[in-house]
Amino acid sequence: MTTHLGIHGSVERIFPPSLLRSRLVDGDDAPDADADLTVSVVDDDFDGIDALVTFGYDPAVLDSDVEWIHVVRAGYDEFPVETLRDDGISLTNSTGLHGASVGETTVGYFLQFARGLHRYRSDQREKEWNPPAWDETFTLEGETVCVVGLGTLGRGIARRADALGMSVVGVRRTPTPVDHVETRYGPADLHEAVEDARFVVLAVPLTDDTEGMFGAVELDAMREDAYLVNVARGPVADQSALVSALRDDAIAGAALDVFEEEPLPEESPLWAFENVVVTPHASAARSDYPDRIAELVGENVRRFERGESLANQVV
Ligand code: NDP
Ligand code: 7N6
Repeated sequence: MTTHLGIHGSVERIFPPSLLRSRLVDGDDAPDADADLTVSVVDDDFDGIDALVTFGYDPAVLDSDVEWIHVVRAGYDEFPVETLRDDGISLTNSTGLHGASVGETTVGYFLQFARGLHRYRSDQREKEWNPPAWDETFTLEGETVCVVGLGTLGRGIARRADALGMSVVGVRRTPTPVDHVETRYGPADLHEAVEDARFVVLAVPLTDDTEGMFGAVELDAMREDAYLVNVARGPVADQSALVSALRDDAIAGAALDVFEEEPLPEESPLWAFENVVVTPHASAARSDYPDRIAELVGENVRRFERGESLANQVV
Protein backbone atom coordinates (compact mmCIF):
# COMPACT_ATOMS: atom_id res chain seq x y z
CA MET A 1 0.00 0.00 0.00
CA THR A 2 1.22 3.51 -0.74
CA THR A 3 0.34 6.23 1.74
CA HIS A 4 0.55 9.84 0.62
CA LEU A 5 1.03 11.84 3.80
CA GLY A 6 0.64 15.62 3.64
CA ILE A 7 2.15 17.93 6.26
CA HIS A 8 0.06 21.09 6.32
CA GLY A 9 1.89 24.43 6.30
CA SER A 10 0.04 25.45 9.49
CA VAL A 11 2.41 23.12 11.40
CA GLU A 12 4.93 25.98 10.97
CA ARG A 13 3.19 27.57 14.01
CA ILE A 14 5.16 25.07 16.11
CA PHE A 15 8.10 23.85 13.98
CA PRO A 16 9.26 23.76 10.33
CA PRO A 17 7.13 21.16 8.46
CA SER A 18 10.24 20.07 6.51
CA LEU A 19 11.81 18.85 9.79
CA LEU A 20 8.94 16.43 10.34
CA ARG A 21 9.13 15.37 6.70
CA SER A 22 12.83 14.47 6.98
CA ARG A 23 12.25 12.56 10.22
CA LEU A 24 9.42 10.55 8.65
CA VAL A 25 11.31 9.86 5.45
CA ASP A 26 14.88 9.26 6.70
CA GLY A 27 14.78 9.25 10.52
CA ASP A 28 14.44 6.52 13.13
CA ASP A 29 10.68 7.00 13.05
CA ALA A 30 10.30 6.33 9.34
CA PRO A 31 7.68 3.60 9.03
CA ASP A 32 9.75 0.54 8.02
CA ALA A 33 7.29 -2.34 7.37
CA ASP A 34 6.31 -2.81 3.75
CA ALA A 35 5.31 0.81 3.78
CA ASP A 36 5.56 2.84 0.65
CA LEU A 37 5.28 6.32 2.09
CA THR A 38 5.47 9.62 0.30
CA VAL A 39 5.50 12.78 2.38
CA SER A 40 4.92 16.28 1.05
CA VAL A 41 4.36 19.69 2.58
CA VAL A 42 0.96 21.00 1.43
CA ASP A 43 -1.10 24.16 1.77
CA ASP A 44 -4.65 24.03 0.44
CA ASP A 45 -4.24 21.43 -2.30
CA PHE A 46 -4.99 17.99 -0.85
CA ASP A 47 -5.08 16.25 -4.22
CA GLY A 48 -3.83 12.66 -3.84
CA ILE A 49 -3.30 13.02 -0.05
CA ASP A 50 -4.55 10.12 2.14
CA ALA A 51 -3.43 11.39 5.54
CA LEU A 52 -2.80 14.92 6.78
CA VAL A 53 -0.67 16.14 9.70
CA THR A 54 -1.81 19.63 10.66
CA PHE A 55 -1.94 22.35 13.31
CA GLY A 56 -5.17 24.00 12.08
CA TYR A 57 -8.43 22.87 10.55
CA ASP A 58 -9.03 23.47 6.83
CA PRO A 59 -12.60 22.66 5.66
CA ALA A 60 -11.15 21.79 2.22
CA VAL A 61 -10.35 18.32 3.66
CA LEU A 62 -14.06 17.53 3.40
CA ASP A 63 -13.85 17.74 -0.41
CA SER A 64 -10.69 15.64 -0.57
CA ASP A 65 -9.71 11.96 -0.28
CA VAL A 66 -8.05 12.52 3.09
CA GLU A 67 -9.00 9.58 5.34
CA TRP A 68 -7.07 10.48 8.46
CA ILE A 69 -6.05 13.80 10.08
CA HIS A 70 -3.43 14.05 12.82
CA VAL A 71 -3.43 17.30 14.81
CA VAL A 72 -0.04 18.22 16.30
CA ARG A 73 -1.74 19.55 19.44
CA ALA A 74 -3.51 17.89 22.36
CA GLY A 75 -6.43 20.31 21.98
CA TYR A 76 -8.72 19.65 19.03
CA ASP A 77 -11.48 22.10 19.98
CA GLU A 78 -11.22 23.85 16.58
CA PHE A 79 -12.04 20.62 14.71
CA PRO A 80 -15.67 19.72 13.81
CA VAL A 81 -15.58 16.25 15.32
CA GLU A 82 -19.13 15.26 14.32
CA THR A 83 -18.68 16.42 10.70
CA LEU A 84 -15.46 14.42 10.42
CA ARG A 85 -17.18 11.38 11.91
CA ASP A 86 -20.05 11.73 9.42
CA ASP A 87 -17.54 12.03 6.57
CA GLY A 88 -15.67 8.91 7.75
CA ILE A 89 -12.46 10.87 8.39
CA SER A 90 -10.41 9.70 11.38
CA LEU A 91 -8.92 12.32 13.73
CA THR A 92 -5.97 11.69 16.06
CA ASN A 93 -4.40 14.20 18.48
CA SER A 94 -1.09 14.63 20.30
CA THR A 95 -2.13 14.16 23.91
CA GLY A 96 0.55 12.42 25.96
CA LEU A 97 3.42 14.66 24.82
CA HIS A 98 3.09 17.66 27.14
CA GLY A 99 3.27 16.38 30.73
CA ALA A 100 6.91 17.32 31.35
CA SER A 101 6.95 20.63 29.44
CA VAL A 102 3.70 22.04 30.84
CA GLY A 103 4.44 20.47 34.26
CA GLU A 104 7.80 22.26 34.45
CA THR A 105 6.38 25.57 33.19
CA THR A 106 3.58 25.39 35.76
CA VAL A 107 5.86 24.81 38.75
CA GLY A 108 7.95 27.64 37.28
CA TYR A 109 4.90 29.92 37.61
CA PHE A 110 4.41 28.70 41.21
CA LEU A 111 8.06 29.39 42.09
CA GLN A 112 7.98 32.79 40.42
CA PHE A 113 5.07 33.92 42.58
CA ALA A 114 6.22 32.25 45.80
CA ARG A 115 9.77 33.57 45.62
CA GLY A 116 8.94 36.94 43.95
CA LEU A 117 11.15 36.28 40.91
CA HIS A 118 8.80 38.08 38.49
CA ARG A 119 9.26 41.32 40.45
CA TYR A 120 13.07 41.16 40.52
CA ARG A 121 13.15 40.67 36.76
CA SER A 122 11.10 43.86 36.27
CA ASP A 123 13.28 45.72 38.83
CA GLN A 124 16.44 44.58 37.00
CA ARG A 125 15.24 46.27 33.83
CA GLU A 126 15.04 49.54 35.83
CA LYS A 127 18.32 48.79 37.71
CA GLU A 128 16.38 48.90 41.00
CA TRP A 129 17.44 47.03 44.16
CA ASN A 130 14.18 46.15 45.92
CA PRO A 131 14.45 43.41 48.56
CA PRO A 132 11.05 41.91 49.42
CA ALA A 133 9.03 43.08 52.41
CA TRP A 134 9.20 40.54 55.27
CA ASP A 135 5.77 39.13 54.45
CA GLU A 136 5.97 39.12 50.65
CA THR A 137 7.48 35.69 50.02
CA PHE A 138 6.49 32.13 50.86
CA THR A 139 7.67 28.61 50.13
CA LEU A 140 5.78 26.08 48.05
CA GLU A 141 6.45 23.40 50.62
CA GLY A 142 3.26 22.80 52.59
CA GLU A 143 1.05 24.81 50.19
CA THR A 144 -1.88 23.20 48.36
CA VAL A 145 -2.49 23.15 44.61
CA CYS A 146 -5.79 22.20 43.01
CA VAL A 147 -5.31 20.80 39.50
CA VAL A 148 -8.50 20.93 37.42
CA GLY A 149 -8.13 18.17 34.81
CA LEU A 150 -5.96 15.16 35.62
CA GLY A 151 -4.88 13.87 32.21
CA THR A 152 -1.42 14.27 30.68
CA LEU A 153 -1.07 17.91 31.76
CA GLY A 154 -2.66 17.52 35.17
CA ARG A 155 -0.57 14.46 36.08
CA GLY A 156 2.62 16.15 34.89
CA ILE A 157 1.82 19.09 37.15
CA ALA A 158 0.71 16.94 40.13
CA ARG A 159 3.90 14.86 40.08
CA ARG A 160 6.15 17.92 40.07
CA ALA A 161 4.12 19.78 42.72
CA ASP A 162 4.27 16.71 44.98
CA ALA A 163 8.05 16.54 44.50
CA LEU A 164 8.26 20.13 45.80
CA GLY A 165 6.43 19.17 49.00
CA MET A 166 3.05 20.60 48.00
CA SER A 167 -0.27 18.94 48.77
CA VAL A 168 -2.15 18.15 45.59
CA VAL A 169 -5.90 17.90 45.16
CA GLY A 170 -7.54 17.58 41.76
CA VAL A 171 -10.73 17.56 39.71
CA ARG A 172 -11.68 15.04 37.05
CA ARG A 173 -14.84 13.26 35.95
CA THR A 174 -13.60 9.72 36.53
CA PRO A 175 -13.77 8.61 40.18
CA THR A 176 -10.46 6.72 40.28
CA PRO A 177 -7.38 7.76 42.26
CA VAL A 178 -4.46 9.46 40.49
CA ASP A 179 -0.83 9.18 41.65
CA HIS A 180 0.42 12.25 43.58
CA VAL A 181 -3.17 13.51 44.08
CA GLU A 182 -4.42 13.25 47.68
CA THR A 183 -8.09 13.99 47.02
CA ARG A 184 -10.08 13.77 43.80
CA TYR A 185 -13.20 15.89 43.37
CA GLY A 186 -15.85 15.56 40.64
CA PRO A 187 -16.70 18.59 38.46
CA ALA A 188 -19.81 19.29 40.60
CA ASP A 189 -17.53 19.86 43.62
CA LEU A 190 -15.19 22.32 41.89
CA HIS A 191 -15.86 25.07 44.48
CA GLU A 192 -14.98 22.84 47.39
CA ALA A 193 -11.88 21.63 45.54
CA VAL A 194 -10.44 25.14 45.06
CA GLU A 195 -11.34 26.80 48.35
CA ASP A 196 -8.23 25.80 50.35
CA ALA A 197 -5.73 25.94 47.49
CA ARG A 198 -2.92 28.50 47.16
CA PHE A 199 -2.76 27.69 43.42
CA VAL A 200 -5.55 26.59 41.09
CA VAL A 201 -4.46 25.22 37.70
CA LEU A 202 -6.83 24.80 34.74
CA ALA A 203 -5.74 21.81 32.62
CA VAL A 204 -8.96 20.58 30.97
CA PRO A 205 -9.81 20.45 27.24
CA LEU A 206 -12.15 23.14 25.89
CA THR A 207 -15.56 21.47 25.51
CA ASP A 208 -19.20 22.50 25.94
CA ASP A 209 -18.89 21.42 29.58
CA THR A 210 -15.67 23.31 30.34
CA GLU A 211 -16.26 26.56 28.44
CA GLY A 212 -16.58 29.27 31.10
CA MET A 213 -16.33 26.67 33.89
CA PHE A 214 -14.09 29.06 35.84
CA GLY A 215 -16.06 32.31 36.22
CA ALA A 216 -16.90 34.91 38.87
CA VAL A 217 -18.37 32.37 41.29
CA GLU A 218 -15.34 30.08 41.09
CA LEU A 219 -12.91 33.01 41.44
CA ASP A 220 -14.88 34.09 44.49
CA ALA A 221 -14.51 30.62 45.97
CA MET A 222 -10.69 30.96 45.82
CA ARG A 223 -8.63 32.26 48.75
CA GLU A 224 -7.67 35.94 48.50
CA ASP A 225 -3.99 34.93 48.59
CA ALA A 226 -4.39 32.32 45.84
CA TYR A 227 -3.15 32.36 42.24
CA LEU A 228 -4.93 31.10 39.12
CA VAL A 229 -2.92 29.35 36.39
CA ASN A 230 -4.50 28.68 32.97
CA VAL A 231 -2.57 26.32 30.67
CA ALA A 232 -5.74 24.84 29.11
CA ARG A 233 -7.59 27.15 26.70
CA GLY A 234 -8.58 30.81 27.20
CA PRO A 235 -12.37 30.31 27.14
CA VAL A 236 -12.22 27.78 30.02
CA ALA A 237 -11.89 30.83 32.29
CA ASP A 238 -14.10 33.92 32.05
CA GLN A 239 -11.43 36.51 31.21
CA SER A 240 -13.46 39.59 32.15
CA ALA A 241 -14.42 38.03 35.50
CA LEU A 242 -10.71 37.35 36.02
CA VAL A 243 -9.78 40.98 35.28
CA SER A 244 -12.43 42.12 37.80
CA ALA A 245 -11.11 39.70 40.44
CA LEU A 246 -7.57 41.02 39.89
CA ARG A 247 -8.71 44.68 40.06
CA ASP A 248 -10.59 43.97 43.31
CA ASP A 249 -7.63 42.05 44.82
CA ALA A 250 -10.03 39.13 45.21
CA ILE A 251 -7.15 36.80 44.26
CA ALA A 252 -3.38 37.29 44.54
CA GLY A 253 -2.48 36.94 40.85
CA ALA A 254 -2.52 34.77 37.77
CA ALA A 255 -0.22 33.05 35.28
CA LEU A 256 -1.84 32.79 31.88
CA ASP A 257 -0.53 30.87 28.88
CA VAL A 258 -3.81 30.91 26.93
CA PHE A 259 -6.37 33.61 26.22
CA GLU A 260 -9.83 34.17 24.72
CA GLU A 261 -8.04 35.89 21.83
CA GLU A 262 -4.46 35.02 20.83
CA PRO A 263 -2.12 36.82 20.49
CA LEU A 264 -3.39 38.74 23.52
CA PRO A 265 -4.49 42.13 22.10
CA GLU A 266 -2.33 45.12 22.99
CA GLU A 267 -5.26 46.84 24.73
CA SER A 268 -5.90 43.93 27.12
CA PRO A 269 -5.70 45.06 30.77
CA LEU A 270 -3.98 41.74 31.58
CA TRP A 271 -0.63 43.03 30.26
CA ALA A 272 -0.39 45.70 32.95
CA PHE A 273 -0.89 43.82 36.24
CA GLU A 274 2.37 43.29 38.13
CA ASN A 275 0.87 40.12 39.63
CA VAL A 276 -0.05 38.60 36.25
CA VAL A 277 2.47 36.60 34.25
CA VAL A 278 1.57 36.43 30.54
CA THR A 279 3.23 33.73 28.43
CA PRO A 280 2.54 33.42 24.67
CA HIS A 281 0.93 29.95 24.55
CA ALA A 282 4.43 28.66 25.18
CA SER A 283 4.13 26.33 28.17
CA ALA A 284 4.44 23.16 26.05
CA ALA A 285 7.26 24.34 23.76
CA ARG A 286 10.35 22.10 23.52
CA SER A 287 12.97 21.80 20.80
CA ASP A 288 12.49 18.05 20.39
CA TYR A 289 8.78 18.45 19.63
CA PRO A 290 9.18 17.40 15.94
CA ASP A 291 10.86 14.15 17.11
CA ARG A 292 7.99 13.37 19.44
CA ILE A 293 5.41 14.09 16.73
CA ALA A 294 7.39 11.95 14.26
CA GLU A 295 7.31 9.05 16.76
CA LEU A 296 3.54 9.33 17.14
CA VAL A 297 2.78 9.87 13.45
CA GLY A 298 5.26 7.15 12.36
CA GLU A 299 3.52 4.63 14.62
CA ASN A 300 0.12 5.67 13.30
CA VAL A 301 1.24 5.43 9.66
CA ARG A 302 2.22 1.80 10.38
CA ARG A 303 -1.21 1.20 11.93
CA PHE A 304 -3.03 3.08 9.14
CA GLU A 305 -1.37 0.91 6.52
CA ARG A 306 -2.33 -2.27 8.38
CA GLY A 307 -5.89 -1.07 8.89
CA GLU A 308 -5.41 -1.16 12.70
CA SER A 309 -6.96 1.27 15.19
CA LEU A 310 -4.90 4.44 15.55
CA ALA A 311 -3.19 5.71 18.72
CA ASN A 312 -4.80 8.83 20.27
CA GLN A 313 -7.90 8.36 18.14
CA VAL A 314 -10.61 11.00 18.71
CA VAL A 315 -12.94 9.79 15.91
P1 NDP B 1 -6.22 14.67 28.57
O1 NDP B 1 -7.29 14.19 27.69
O2 NDP B 1 -5.05 13.80 28.84
O3 NDP B 1 -6.83 15.08 29.99
C1 NDP B 1 -7.98 15.85 30.13
C2 NDP B 1 -8.42 15.84 31.58
O4 NDP B 1 -9.50 16.78 31.73
C3 NDP B 1 -8.95 14.49 32.04
O5 NDP B 1 -8.49 14.22 33.34
C4 NDP B 1 -10.47 14.68 32.05
O6 NDP B 1 -11.17 13.93 33.02
C5 NDP B 1 -10.54 16.14 32.45
N1 NDP B 1 -11.84 16.71 32.12
C6 NDP B 1 -12.47 16.75 30.92
N2 NDP B 1 -13.66 17.37 31.03
C7 NDP B 1 -13.78 17.71 32.34
C8 NDP B 1 -14.78 18.37 33.09
N3 NDP B 1 -15.92 18.79 32.52
N4 NDP B 1 -14.56 18.57 34.40
C9 NDP B 1 -13.42 18.14 34.98
N5 NDP B 1 -12.44 17.50 34.33
C10 NDP B 1 -12.62 17.30 33.02
O7 NDP B 1 -5.73 16.05 27.94
P2 NDP B 1 -4.30 16.76 28.11
O8 NDP B 1 -3.94 16.78 29.54
O9 NDP B 1 -3.34 16.21 27.13
O10 NDP B 1 -4.64 18.24 27.60
C11 NDP B 1 -5.70 18.97 28.19
C12 NDP B 1 -5.94 20.26 27.41
O11 NDP B 1 -4.89 21.17 27.70
C13 NDP B 1 -5.90 20.11 25.88
O12 NDP B 1 -7.17 19.72 25.39
C14 NDP B 1 -5.49 21.48 25.41
O13 NDP B 1 -6.63 22.29 25.21
C15 NDP B 1 -4.67 22.01 26.58
N6 NDP B 1 -3.23 21.99 26.29
C16 NDP B 1 -2.57 23.19 26.31
C17 NDP B 1 -1.23 23.23 26.07
C18 NDP B 1 -0.51 24.54 26.06
O14 NDP B 1 0.44 24.70 25.31
N7 NDP B 1 -0.91 25.49 26.89
C19 NDP B 1 -0.43 22.02 25.78
C20 NDP B 1 -1.23 20.81 25.78
C21 NDP B 1 -2.58 20.81 26.06
P3 NDP B 1 -11.18 12.33 33.06
O15 NDP B 1 -9.80 11.96 33.51
O16 NDP B 1 -12.19 12.02 34.06
O17 NDP B 1 -11.48 11.90 31.65
C1 7N6 C 1 2.28 23.24 21.14
C2 7N6 C 1 1.15 22.70 21.98
C3 7N6 C 1 -1.92 21.82 22.56
O1 7N6 C 1 -3.14 21.79 22.57
O2 7N6 C 1 -2.13 24.17 22.81
C4 7N6 C 1 -1.20 23.14 22.74
O3 7N6 C 1 -1.22 20.80 22.46
C5 7N6 C 1 -0.14 23.45 21.75
C6 7N6 C 1 3.64 22.69 21.50
